[in-house]
Parts: sequence; C-alpha cells; structure tokens
Amino acid sequence: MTCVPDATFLALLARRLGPKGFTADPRALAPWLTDWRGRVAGQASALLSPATTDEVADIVRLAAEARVAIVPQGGNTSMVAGAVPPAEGGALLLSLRRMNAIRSVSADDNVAVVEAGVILATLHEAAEQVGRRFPLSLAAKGSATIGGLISTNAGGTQVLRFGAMRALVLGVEAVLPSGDRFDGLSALRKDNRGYDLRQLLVGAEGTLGIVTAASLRLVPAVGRRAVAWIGLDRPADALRLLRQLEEATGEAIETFELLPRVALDLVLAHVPGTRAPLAGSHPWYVLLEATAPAALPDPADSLSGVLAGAIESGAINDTAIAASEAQADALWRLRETVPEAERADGPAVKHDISVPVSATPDFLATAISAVERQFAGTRVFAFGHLGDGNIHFNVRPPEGADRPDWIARHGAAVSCLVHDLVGRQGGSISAEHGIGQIRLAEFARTADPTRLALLRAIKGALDPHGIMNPGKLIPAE
Ligand code: 2HG
Ligand code: ZN
Repeated sequence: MTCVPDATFLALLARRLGPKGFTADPRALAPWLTDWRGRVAGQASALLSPATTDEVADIVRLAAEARVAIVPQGGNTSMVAGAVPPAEGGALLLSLRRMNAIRSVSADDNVAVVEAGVILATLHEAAEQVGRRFPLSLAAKGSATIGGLISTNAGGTQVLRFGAMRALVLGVEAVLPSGDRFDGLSALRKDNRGYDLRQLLVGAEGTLGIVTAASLRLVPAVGRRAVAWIGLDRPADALRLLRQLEEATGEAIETFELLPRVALDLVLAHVPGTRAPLAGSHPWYVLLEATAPAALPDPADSLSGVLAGAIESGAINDTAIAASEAQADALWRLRETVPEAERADGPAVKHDISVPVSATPDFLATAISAVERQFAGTRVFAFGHLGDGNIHFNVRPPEGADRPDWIARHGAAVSCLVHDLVGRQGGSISAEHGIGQIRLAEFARTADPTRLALLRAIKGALDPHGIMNPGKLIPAE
C-alpha cells in the first residue's frame, strides 16, 4: 500500500526541485492525467520534472522512504493507459522532459547515448547528422520519448528488419525503486556478467525503476528507399509475397504493413490531403519499404521485378511504386494515419495481438468470421505489422449502435473471444503496446501462472513497497 503525500512532504520536493521541476497546480497537471485516447483518467498530487539523474535519485529515495507512489510518464501516448496515475490519487507524476540531452553520438561505435526525455524525432535528426540512423519509427515520433519507448519496448514499422526497442538498447542508466542508481550505459557488444539487468528495465512499464538515459544502436543511413503500395485479395498472398521479396532483395525489406480496405476508406474520409494510390478498390493493401545504403543497387529495381511477376501470376492485383520522396511520404501517410482515422470514426474494441507469422492469415480468417458471427453487425478492422505476426485486431460496434455503450456491454466478451483464439495459436495478447491498465484483466485471465509468479517475484525483489507505477503490468493476486 502506498501513502498520500502530505503538504510537508510536497514542500520538501518543491524545495529540492525548484519551480521548474515541481508543480502542484491542478491546471498544469490536468493534461497529464488522462490517456491520449481519453479512456482512463487518474489523479496526482504533483508533477515532478527533475533535470538530472541525481535529482531523480533524490526524489525516488524520498518517495521510497515515505512510501509514496511514482508514475513515470513519457510522451503519454500509451495505447494501454500505462502512464496514467491511479484514480484514487496521491501519486507523484514524474516527467523527464527536462532531461533531453543527447550526450553523445558516435558513428565509429554506431551508438547514441541519450537522456530519457529526448523525443524520438530529435534522435532521428541527431543520428542523421553523423551519417547514421536510429531504426525505430512510429506515428507518434514527434512526441514519444526515449524513456517511454524503452519502458514499453515499443515496436513500430521497422521491427521486421531491426527488431523492437529491446533489440536496439545497448545499455541503460536507471534509478531503481530504492533510489539507487544503476549505471549500465556502457554499450559493450559482449558482456557476460550474469543476468541482463538492462533488459529487465526494457518493457517494464516503469514498474521496476526510472530509465534516465540509454545507449542505443545506430545503423547505416538510408541511401535509397523504395516504397510501394499493393492491392491484393488475401493476407496469405501478402505473406507469400514478403518471402519472395526477401529472397530477391536480401535484407532490404524493412516495412511490410497490412491494411484492410476499410482502413484506407477511413483514412481517405478523415485525413485531409490523402488520395487513393490505385485506380480500383481491393480487399487488402500492403505498404512496403525496401532500403539500401547508397553504394548498393537501388532496391526499386529488384522490387519492381518481383512485383511485376506477382501481378502477372495473379498473386497481387495492382501496385504503385513511389516515383519521388514526396510520393513515398504520401504512401506512408496513408499507413501512419490509420489510428487517427479510426479514432475519428469512433471508439472500437481494440486488440494488439501476435501469432506466429505463418499463422497470421489463418488467424485473421478464423477470428474475423468468429467475431462477426458471434457479435452480429460488428465489423473487424484488422491491420498492422504482418511481417511480425502483429495485428491490431480492432472491432467496430454495429452501425447505428451507441458505441461507448455497446463497448461497455460487449467489449469484454469480444476481447475474451479474440484472445482465446490468439491463445490457441500460441500467440500473445500484447504484441507491442504493453499491458498497462487496459490489458491487466485479460493478462490475469490468460497468462500462465508461472509467468505471473516470475513477474511478481521480480517486482517484489526490486520494488518491495510497490511504489513504482502501481496498478500497471502486474495483475493483483
Ligand atoms: C499502429 O500500428 C499503432 O499504428 C496503433 O500500433 C495501433 O491504433 C492501433 O490499434
Ligand atoms: Zn502497431
């Protein structure tokens, strides 16, 4: 059980952090108390914005002694309300937005050392300046912070080639729930001193400590890219095409995203300045990107050969390959704005599942028909990272229904059905968004007891008083 901080304790924090680092003004707190999708709201006693790792350590130590909860928050774009403080109040919101230094970028080591408050787009620019790049991107790149991306083990649209955040974090600096500092920034490529402590903090959703800085892997800059939009009939055809492309282009394919027709229709309806890239309409679409360093042949050459062959054999219906950077950006925009268009359309029962890649087409066919049969009038809106077996399996309530009310009455049963089908394929109910608060009940229902026992044992060992981001990730016993 955590405690509500009293006025003396808050005054102590205010003195330690100064006016730039402390506010208890309800107007300043308000924007940070709700998740961006507006589903979950909480309360906090104060917003703390320390400027250094020492300040973070200082306030975490004080909070640990007083048994006051701390909720770390990055860009607050969690899809599972992982950064919203508990509704009962009393917690301290911790933002590292003032810790936004890029400490170093080394092209020789292929490593950037950055503080947790650095925005992803800023890191992209810093890497570019030394002829490198940081190969993780997602639609929220203009607001997502490195600390949040690490704590959620974020995925995005290039996981196919470079892996999720976990694969890109070479070292972390963190403040543990005791207030002790863990200095694990050294980005050694080989280091065999037992358990991988840095990986414990990746994807921990702030429940094991505060990541204050990280060493991140960089890769060569993109010399050329080829971006294509493809219309086809079935996800199975898309997957076959991906494997063919991999054979033809080596490791060039970075992005392979699947969208149903309804996703494109909603984007065209809700996002200004977008237009359909192909003449006709197709049941499914793929957005793909292939890249190569400047010295290698243009990936568009091998790509267009494979795509022309696929059209000839009937494996795909049509394709448009971007002829300029502006066209490539326009194709990307059709993919990146799908969540925005879906949100404008109205609430849905959302899922973020993964199954083995080869099982994805079967899963989609079975789950879409099971849901639409069992919940009459619903329409599944399934899109996402086909190359990773990660599908955002979102279910829209029946036409004409009061959507929030329908979701309140049927949402849990829909999720139960979807997640049970995922379980039958040996999949996961959280592929890239984490557990947060939104997936807690389903995690508790579906997880293997050994997994839950291990999570609880690790949490208990590092955070015995349960002050770090309570109510997230670990289901209550
Ligand atoms: C994406 O892939 C994000 O665009 C959001 O992970 C998914 O809104 C969603 O369901
Ligand atoms: Zn996604």
